[in-house]
Amino acid sequence: MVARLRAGDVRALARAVTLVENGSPQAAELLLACRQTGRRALRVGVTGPPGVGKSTLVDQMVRCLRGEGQTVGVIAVDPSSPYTGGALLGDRIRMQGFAGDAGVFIRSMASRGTMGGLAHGVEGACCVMEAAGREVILIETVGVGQDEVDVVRVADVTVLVLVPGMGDEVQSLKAGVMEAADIFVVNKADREGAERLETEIVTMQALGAEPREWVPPAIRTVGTSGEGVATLMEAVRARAATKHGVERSMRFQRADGLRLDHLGIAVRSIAEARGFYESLGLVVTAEETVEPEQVRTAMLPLGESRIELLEATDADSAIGRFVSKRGEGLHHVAVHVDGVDAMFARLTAQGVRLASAAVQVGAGGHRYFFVHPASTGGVLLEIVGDALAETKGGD
Ligand SMILES: Nc1nc2c(ncn2[C@@H]2O[C@H](COP(=O)(O)OP(=O)(O)O)[C@@H](O)[C@H]2O)c(=O)[nH]1
Ligand SMILES: [Mg+2]
Repeated sequence: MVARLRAGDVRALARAVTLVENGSPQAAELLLACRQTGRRALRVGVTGPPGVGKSTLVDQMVRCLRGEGQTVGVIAVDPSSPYTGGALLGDRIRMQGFAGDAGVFIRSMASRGTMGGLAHGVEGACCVMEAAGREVILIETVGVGQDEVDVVRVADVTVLVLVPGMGDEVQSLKAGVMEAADIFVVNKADREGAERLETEIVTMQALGAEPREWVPPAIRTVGTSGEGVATLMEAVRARAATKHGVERSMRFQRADGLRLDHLGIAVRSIAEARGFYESLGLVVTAEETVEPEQVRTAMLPLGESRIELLEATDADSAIGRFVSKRGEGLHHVAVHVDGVDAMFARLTAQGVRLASAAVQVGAGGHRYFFVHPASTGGVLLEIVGDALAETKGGD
């Protein structure tokens, strides 16, 4: 399923989100595998009392993002919506503007009935959408209950939507929501009192004496026309940059799909060695002989990665020589990356000592190269990508 998600299969995405939302037994495994893709979206929470125009704004934000070519996931949380039904008719009608656009994936989620709590379900859905390559995830939630405050923590940036003349309704918001707001939106700015509300917010922010790295701005928008939405998106990006600083930028710079692919263990005899791993509960799913390498391999999946037992078919092969010189043992560690060629170029440019002259094509069309132990702390490191056919199906 993760392979299908990675390839951008929308039906797999819908199924995966449902699995996670229902907290099915496979959900934990699926989530782990999704996290291991290393893919991460910009998660934006849009919260505020009912009727302020959150859905209208989310719709405009989607429009804005699609205009920039970004892929989007939307999670709409409605506390009044029953688990299976969904009282989000208004949202549905509006979002129908995106029907047929595979770049927009919309899911509504009820606040009651989700396994492990609402925030847990939303976080899971985010992970799945991220594995599917969604670049921005918009989470609409009503900022009134504790459940909803928890959802806010799932987001990287939280936008609190208010409208002129709300008065008491602001008081009804959970204190946590006000504090978590990174950006205040004064929506329905076409109505009287928008300027006053903006001033109130700015004044309120100025009262928080100590200097802060980010003072939440107030941005005026008109959801129905889209006015101010581009400015809002700019503020969201600016906040994401400050909030996560180094960690965030590293995440984005991190090569896509980086994860442990397998551990290659050189053994004298697969037939003799496999018994121990099978007694751990691992299962040999594939055995094959790779002629050019003069090696026989047995794969034992372990989480998202696997153990690969290697047995020489010729004493003079790399594995044969390794075993006769050093005995059985860990031969190499393999790290998966989406862009093998880019990684090869990057490491070469950095002066890393490679043990392959070029990217090789191995069994099953998988592309790989080796990094010399001199550069890795003493372990032969294999960098492996997807098979050619697989990478073509991607986004
Ligand atoms: N006048 C005006 N109406 C708006 C604006 N934004 C949204 N609305 C209307 O407000 C109502 C509630 O909007 P909706 O997006 O469903 O609010 P939500 O409950 O916060 O998601 C709808 O009738 C919208 O058309 C705006 O900027 N100005
Ligand atoms: Mg709504």
